[in-house]
This record gives sequence, structure tokens and C-alpha cells, in this order.
Amino acid sequence: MAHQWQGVIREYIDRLPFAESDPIVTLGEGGTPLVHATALDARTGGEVYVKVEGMNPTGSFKDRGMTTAISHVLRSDAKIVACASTGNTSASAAAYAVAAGLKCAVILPAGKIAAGKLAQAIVHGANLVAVDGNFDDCLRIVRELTERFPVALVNSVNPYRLQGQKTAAFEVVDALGDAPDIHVLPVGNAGNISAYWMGYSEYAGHTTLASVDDSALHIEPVATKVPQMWGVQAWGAAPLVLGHPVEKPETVATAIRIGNPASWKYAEDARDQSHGWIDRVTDEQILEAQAILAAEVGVFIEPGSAASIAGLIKAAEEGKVPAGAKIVCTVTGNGLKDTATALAGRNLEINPIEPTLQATVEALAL
Ligand code: AN7
Repeated sequence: MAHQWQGVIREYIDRLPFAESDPIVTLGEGGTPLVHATALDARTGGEVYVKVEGMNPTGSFKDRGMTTAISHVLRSDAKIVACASTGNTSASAAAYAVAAGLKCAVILPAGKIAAGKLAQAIVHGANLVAVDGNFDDCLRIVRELTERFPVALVNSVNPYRLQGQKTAAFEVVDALGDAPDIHVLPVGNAGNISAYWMGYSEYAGHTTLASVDDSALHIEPVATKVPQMWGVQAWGAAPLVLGHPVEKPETVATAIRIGNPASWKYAEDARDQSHGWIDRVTDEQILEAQAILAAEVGVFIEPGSAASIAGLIKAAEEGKVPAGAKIVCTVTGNGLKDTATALAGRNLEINPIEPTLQATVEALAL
């Protein structure tokens, strides 16, 4: 019988701070496709794979960290979870809170959440608060809130989030047989790049700054090496590139519209320890990369995710991609979450025709 994927905690329980007897809240996250993007081979000279995280239950990589964070909350007395979000964390927290029987409060920057993500938080019954400010303001508020009230914080400053998210690196190694040469990621709050670096490092037999303990190392290493970590930020929201927080972050990629990332130190460590880099790309490059992945590979991703593809293409143009290098790009969220941005500037005037074959053939210019 075909293996039924058990969700990331059960699949990787020997490398996570969970025991078999612990309560586990899962929606079947993880086990996402690693797609060989031959069109990107041609464009970059590498061997390029995309890790399609939009295939997770709520359509983004956040579910990997939410299964661990929410399962951990069930070991405490908290009945309410809370998060700040640019959209995907709130969608995921809202869904996993439902699965766990918990209440969920989400603090969002007003007017800056893609419609699909907002719909998710609403249909899953989260208590929404819109703040006249940006994500960084929301995170500050939710940190203060969870310090003073019996509410569990499920942003990635909760170490259980990164524990779950590191499983994506395990899956990449399991699929390829070893670590790739280079791993490219979009960077917003900088949790995911820190989590991947932890995952790759632990699979190769060592811990990182973000590791909670060395329990994952009591097992034989699976990988013989670790990749270079390449991080990509949006031009107007690139604190890690500039080396200082950005007061008013701005980008079409609202998912990564973040000026003061919480995992700043972990991300710098991932960059430096792996001999990688963090660069930035313009909104135009992001939207072009989104269109390329949709039209040439067949994967529809959201703008925030396209930053990784844009960064890879930019690096190739600058001659930074070694010929034949094995490269994995994480594409973090599903394109269906934000169709308005994907369709902006496209011709949507499709005039109805007579309901006949002949009219159809003419319209198709066959
Ligand atoms: C699609 O949902 O921060 O660098 O509040 O939704 O780990 O923050 C989302 C971030 C990349 C950046 N791609 O990851 C939130 C939030 C997508 C995202 C990122 C996000 P991190």
C-alpha cells in the first residue's frame, strides 16, 4: 500500500522535541513536491529544483512550524494563541487552532494582507485585529500581549516554529540523496532561512544557533555536506542587506514587507556559516520571476515566494551561479492567495462569443 504521509512531526519525530505520547495537531503538512525546473536550468546554468511549499494544507510553508507550535501549546494551559502576520502565518495559525480546539487572535497590518490570506483567517474563525501600522508594529504588540496575558505566541520567535520548519531541509536531502550545493530562499522575518540552515546542519551532524538542543544529533548524519544559503529580500524591505532596520518597508510582495526581522542573528549566522549571501531584488524582478515560474515551469507562486527565483536569476546574470551547481529554491506560498497582484496589468477583457464551435475556432485563431 502506498505510504500515507503522516505530517512532519510523525515523519521526523526522532529529530524533533516531541515524544510519541505527546498530543499532535496535524493537517498533514509537509511532503511537498521538489520539482526539477528545467526552464531555470536553461536560464541559470545550474540544476534547479523548486520546493513547492504552496502545496501545504493552508498553502504555505508556515504549516510546518504551526503543527509543532500548536502541538506544543496543547502541553500548556493556554487556550488562546496569537500571532502578528503579513498573512500566511495568520492563515496557518487560524487553521491549526481550529484543529486543536483553541481560539486564535491575529494582529495584521491594515490593508496590506492579500485577499486569499485574509479569507483564510476569516473562514477559520480567527479574531482579527487590523493595526494602522506595519508588520513590525504588529509583532511588537503581540509580544507585549502574550507576555501579559495567558495567550501563547505562535510567531517564529517561538522556537517550536523553527523546529517544524527545519523539516523542509530534511525532505530536500531525502529527495536528492544529499544536500544541494546552494539553497535559495525569500527572507522576511528571517525564520525560514534560519530553520533550513538548522535542518541542513543537523542532518550533516552539527547544531546551529537556532537549535534547541543536540537531541537530533544522536542519530547518524544523513548528509555529507551543507549548502550555501542564499537569501533574497525585496528592495524596499531589505534590512539584512542594508545592515539596519527599515522604518517603512514597502514592496508589492506583502508577505515579506518586514523592516526588522525577528530572526536577524540566526539569518546572519546561516549566511556567514554557509558562505552564502543575502541580496535584494526589485518589485519588477519579483513579478517577472513569478510570471516565469508560472509560464515556463507550471508552478503558480505568490510574489513573496518569487523573490527566491528573482534572486537566483539575478545571481545568474551577475555570473554568480557555478555551472552545473545543484540548486534548490524554496517557493514559499501558493499563487492563488493573491490573484489580484498576479493579474495586475494583464488584459482581462475576454469578450463572450456565440455558443458554437465555429465561433470558438475563430476566437482561438486555429
Ligand atoms: C510566502 O505570514 O512573516 O523569512 O507573517 O508568507 O521566515 O519570515 C510571512 C513570511 C516568505 C518570509 N514567503 O519568511 C507572516 C510572514 C512567504 C511568506 C516569507 C513569508 P520568513
